[in-house]
Amino acid sequence: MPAIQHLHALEILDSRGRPTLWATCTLADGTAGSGSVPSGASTGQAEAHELRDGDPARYGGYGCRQAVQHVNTTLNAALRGQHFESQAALDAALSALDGTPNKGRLGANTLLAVSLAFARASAAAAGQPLYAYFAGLAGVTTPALPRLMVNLFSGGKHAGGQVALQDVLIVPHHAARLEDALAMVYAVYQAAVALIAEQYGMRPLTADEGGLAPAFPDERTMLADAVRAIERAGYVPGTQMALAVDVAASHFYRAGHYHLGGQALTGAQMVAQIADWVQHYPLISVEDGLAEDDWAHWAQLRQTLPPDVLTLGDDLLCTNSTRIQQAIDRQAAGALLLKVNQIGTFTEALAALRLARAAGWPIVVSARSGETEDHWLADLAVGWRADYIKVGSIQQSERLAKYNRLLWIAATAPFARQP
Ligand code: 2PG
Ligand code: MG
Repeated sequence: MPAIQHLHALEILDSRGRPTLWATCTLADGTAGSGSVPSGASTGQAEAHELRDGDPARYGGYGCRQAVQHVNTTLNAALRGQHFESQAALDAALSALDGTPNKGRLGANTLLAVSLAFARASAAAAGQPLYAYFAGLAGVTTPALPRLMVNLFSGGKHAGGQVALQDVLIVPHHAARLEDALAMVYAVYQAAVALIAEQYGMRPLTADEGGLAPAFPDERTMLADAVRAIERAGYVPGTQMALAVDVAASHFYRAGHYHLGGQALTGAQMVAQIADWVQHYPLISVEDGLAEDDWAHWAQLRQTLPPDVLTLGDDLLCTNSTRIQQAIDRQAAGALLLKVNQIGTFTEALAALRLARAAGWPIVVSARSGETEDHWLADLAVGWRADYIKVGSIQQSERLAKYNRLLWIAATAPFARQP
């Protein structure tokens, strides 16, 4: 691998109009790679630190000038002229330069921007598509297309909190090909638009990830409306199109209770509530059904749900190997939601994936609610053989960039879809 010649970053805007980072890594042979990093809104407390300027007079404190400065000065000075034989070596150097357990000094957003730019430059230097480079990192010999989990309805922090449940997603799990899956998703989305116009008298207003966000009276109606939309599109719920939820329960958990639909539920009552949803609706995955530190009830939920329903940890795990090991030991989750910016580098995210895989867990690679038009996540999901990818709705270009990249990969490489 040629030495790093130059690192450069600039502040760009994400899908919420907030600043984020775009970084470029130029190698000594002239090849270069660039990329931009996403940002969450319903974040877990154990996520690595996202560095923001904090100046309320500029972008409400969300500015990324310090992060840009770190790339252009500190990291460029420390890394230029250096050879890194692997992504792992570069990522280790980034972590060492930060020197804190949670990227508290330079910021996980800063480090990921450089980790990504280096990955793209390395792929370019090797003449590989990015998914093949990621596959190489993970020792994957046969990359594969992930299945889709697509945001249909939104609530919680992504939609102004009109209902507590953050996402209801549709899962075209029996579509044989990606292009068939997307056509089915379109049909259900349009059926939902028509349903909402009739039922709520509303135009199709959308939330941060393009999900429809009418004034659902409660969570049950949100789930029932999703089933109705599937039926209206002509599909059999559960057989042809299943559902998934991101409960994002950390964000309505206060003082030991889950504040859901005007009630204050105990952990045990919340487990019973989720079990009731799973019994009545065709759910194949429940993400963050409980709060990020409610370990005991996570274990109870996993025991309660049928084994083929994913007990998927997002805020609980934060793509952090220590927390994943804890969840494995306590049997507190059964699937990993993987978001690279929760931990900061590809190498650490890969360690998280390996740990989860060794425990037999399925992997869901996920975008953030604040995204850019960059589509590296599609390559990551293919290269690392994620079981599912979750990038939001089939609306808004920052979401479609990922679906369109998957379509391109599907058309240009002879990959099978996940079984
Ligand atoms: C989530 C993500 C994506 P955010 O909770 O899974 O939907 O949201 O990026 O706001 O954490
Ligand atoms: Mg989540």
